Amino acid sequence: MKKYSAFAIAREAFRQHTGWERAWAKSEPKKKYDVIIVGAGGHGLATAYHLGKNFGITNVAIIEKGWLGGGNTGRNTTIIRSNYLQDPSAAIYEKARSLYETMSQDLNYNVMFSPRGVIMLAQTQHEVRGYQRTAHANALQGVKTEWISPQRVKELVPIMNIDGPRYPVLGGLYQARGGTARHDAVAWGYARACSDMGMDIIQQCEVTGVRTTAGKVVGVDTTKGPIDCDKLGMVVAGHASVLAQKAGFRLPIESVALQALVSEPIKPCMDVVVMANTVHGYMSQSDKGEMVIGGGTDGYNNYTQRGSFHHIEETVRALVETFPMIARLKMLRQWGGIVDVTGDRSPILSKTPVEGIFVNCGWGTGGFKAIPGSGWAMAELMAKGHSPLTEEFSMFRFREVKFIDESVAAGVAH
Ligand code: FAD
Ligand code: PYC
Repeated sequence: MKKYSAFAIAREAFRQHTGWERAWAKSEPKKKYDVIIVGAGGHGLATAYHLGKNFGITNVAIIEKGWLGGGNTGRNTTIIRSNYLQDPSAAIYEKARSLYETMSQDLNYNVMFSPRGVIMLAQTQHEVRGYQRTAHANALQGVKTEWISPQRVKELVPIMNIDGPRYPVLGGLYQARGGTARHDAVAWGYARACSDMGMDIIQQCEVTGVRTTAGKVVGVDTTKGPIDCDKLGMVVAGHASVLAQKAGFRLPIESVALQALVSEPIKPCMDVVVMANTVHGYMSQSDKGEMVIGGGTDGYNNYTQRGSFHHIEETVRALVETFPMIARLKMLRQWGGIVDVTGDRSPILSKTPVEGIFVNCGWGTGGFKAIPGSGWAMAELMAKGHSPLTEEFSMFRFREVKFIDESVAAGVAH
């Protein structure tokens, strides 16, 4: 694969851009692979990438029913932070955040990581206590966050009304090295690197069945025919419980729609990401100038990738209190994704009751930020059978009542 560089751009400019190669190969399934990953979202692709990079396992197929990155990875609002409360969460989210710092160089693909800072606003006394507690926990975990005053919030975000009538801003949990990245680029960068290692990315191919013999996985049935494998990684977010059912086990996952919207582009006015979890909305400004806005999940399980209309109204109404200027913006687009929510708002990275099947899901409304750390840890789990980063995130923790409660850090109401 040719390296992307300033020199390559200049060279191609001189020959009408005729020399670029396909970023990843178009593959058809082989009869058998060492590892099949179902789901070419960020987590599936990152898992495959680290299987190859960290463990030399490259006889891998990544099977995707739609197009790569077309699930939640290409639909999210791209907020990256690691300000979680519990130690196992801080470990995996901070590993991910730190991998984002060098991802563009590691993948030789510009993922536009922008550590512009993330503020989670406290607008009730309950939130003040919750976020101050998280700031203390983060200090002990080595995660750099700080509790900031309302005046500091105003300095960082001048367009904010901190004296709102219902919910004045009482302070915030600030992570200066949190931020955003370009979501599709993350998927595309991993896909290119996986393809370069010889892995097959098979799009437009749905896994319709899982074949097992004597309690061990032997392959999958797909819309392009049966494919055998020694190990199977299920990394399908909102469809995790559907796929698990095909393999004969149940997952404690609820699938719900989460939606987002963007405004028309405007001049730069906010260079920090703000989450306002009481009034319930979050907002950042994209590099194109659009205000990227999101709200909560639908209150019922479903598989539609759009979400119900009243959420848009509720989210925008809530944000207008804190950012009065957005009342005058036109909204351009709205979309949704199906997120996979667990009872304790923490993910599942786990072996399963079927030997050789591993599951990575339950990232719910907050898995974009975790992609590189999750891929790193899931690859280790699949290659070695255990990983220090996944130990507490077993699917069996629910029957053992070993919850990892992250309902405050999850940020998004669900
Ligand atoms: P996906 O990207 O959904 O990939 C799973 C893939 O599996 C899909 O492409 C799907 O087509 C495929 N698949 C499913 N079933 C099959 C099958 N049977 N056969 C083959 N392929 C199959 N997280 C953050 O950290 N920050 C945010 O700001 C943020 N905002 C969000 C906003 C919205 C509106 C949404 C919807 C989510 C948001 N998230 C956010 C959550 C984040 O997007 C997800 O946690 C993350 O993208 C999940 O990645 P994934 O790779 O697990 O899933
Ligand atoms: O997890 O930070 C997050 C998030 C923001 C919006 C949706 N999820």
